Amino acid sequence: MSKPLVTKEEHKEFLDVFQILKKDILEAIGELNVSKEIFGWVRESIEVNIPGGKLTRGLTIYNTVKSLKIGFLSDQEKFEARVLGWCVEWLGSVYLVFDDVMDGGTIRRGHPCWYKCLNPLNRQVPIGNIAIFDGLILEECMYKILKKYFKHKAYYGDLVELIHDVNWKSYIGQLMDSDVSIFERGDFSEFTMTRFRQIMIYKTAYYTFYLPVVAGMLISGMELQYIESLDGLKDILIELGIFMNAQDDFFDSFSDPKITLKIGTDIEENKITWLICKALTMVNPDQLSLLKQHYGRTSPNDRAIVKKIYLEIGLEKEFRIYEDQTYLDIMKSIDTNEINIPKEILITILENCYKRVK
Ligand code: DMA
Ligand code: MG
Ligand code: MG
Ligand code: MG
Repeated sequence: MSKPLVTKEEHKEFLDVFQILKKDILEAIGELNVSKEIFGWVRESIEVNIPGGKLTRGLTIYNTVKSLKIGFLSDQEKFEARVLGWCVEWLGSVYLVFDDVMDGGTIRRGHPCWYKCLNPLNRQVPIGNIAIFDGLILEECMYKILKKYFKHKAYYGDLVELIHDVNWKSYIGQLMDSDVSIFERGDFSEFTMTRFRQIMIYKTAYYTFYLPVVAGMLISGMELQYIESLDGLKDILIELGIFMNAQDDFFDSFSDPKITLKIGTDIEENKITWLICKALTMVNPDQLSLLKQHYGRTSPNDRAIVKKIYLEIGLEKEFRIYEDQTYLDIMKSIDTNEINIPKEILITILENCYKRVK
């Protein structure tokens, strides 16, 4: 079983901070004298999209600060670590608003994806493409929170730069993840583990663990330039991010949506996932020909055939082997590398990911 990142109490305290930040943003919108409909729209967009995640990234910032300042963490510093944790949660939630439009998602965190929700001003129609604009508004909300709570800090400029840089990489990664949609179906020439890793590094690894840990180090008083020079640490954080995404790919095909609270579309969307890259190294010629005919196509029958091949070749077991081996490899890297921060920060992330079910 995966180990929780924080205690129940700390989890609750983290959630409480969200209410404060939501209030801040609603006040900022109120100052614009918008209609009550627009006010309600933005409030609904925040309430539906921002909370409700696993909070892995946000709590990792909190844990990083806690470990670095062990014994002398003031209440104010705790609060700031949580606020920044929410900024990263907020950013990740924005990615998902866009991601579901790009991936044709239907269910997210147990509810219809935002673009599929009914338009708050006309409940007869879905929000549709306006969701893209909502994503941009939510992203600006995050910068507003950042400014309100961190503007006076000496590290503010570095923090904003760090977030922009990670954002830049994630958006490019999302584009890399989507460019498979133009490939001819059945052309698997780009479906390699090397390509999988390259996409994952940009689309997920930077914002998932690199950003939370680096941001936590920054607000704990370390210099950004110094943190960014720590190659050993960066390598491990990137590997943790790839690991988490390989698990996400596994859930997309093998997990119960009742547990993951989302419905996968990787097979339909022709994605370069851990599963398909591995499967292509395991299939016989007949199975390959079936994958060529059915991968990247939208009918439930196509998905069922792909899934059947995944089962036939024992992909689930193969994934478990990968999961165990990666756990050991990352643990060894943490153990043997100079990482300049308490190792428990990375071990806690790894133990939380390992054998996670959602
Ligand atoms: C999402 O990857 C990546 C980002 C940067 C949001 P994904 O499409 O595999 O996520 P999910 O499976 O949650 O839709
Ligand atoms: Mg996606
Ligand atoms: Mg997606
Ligand atoms: Mg996925």
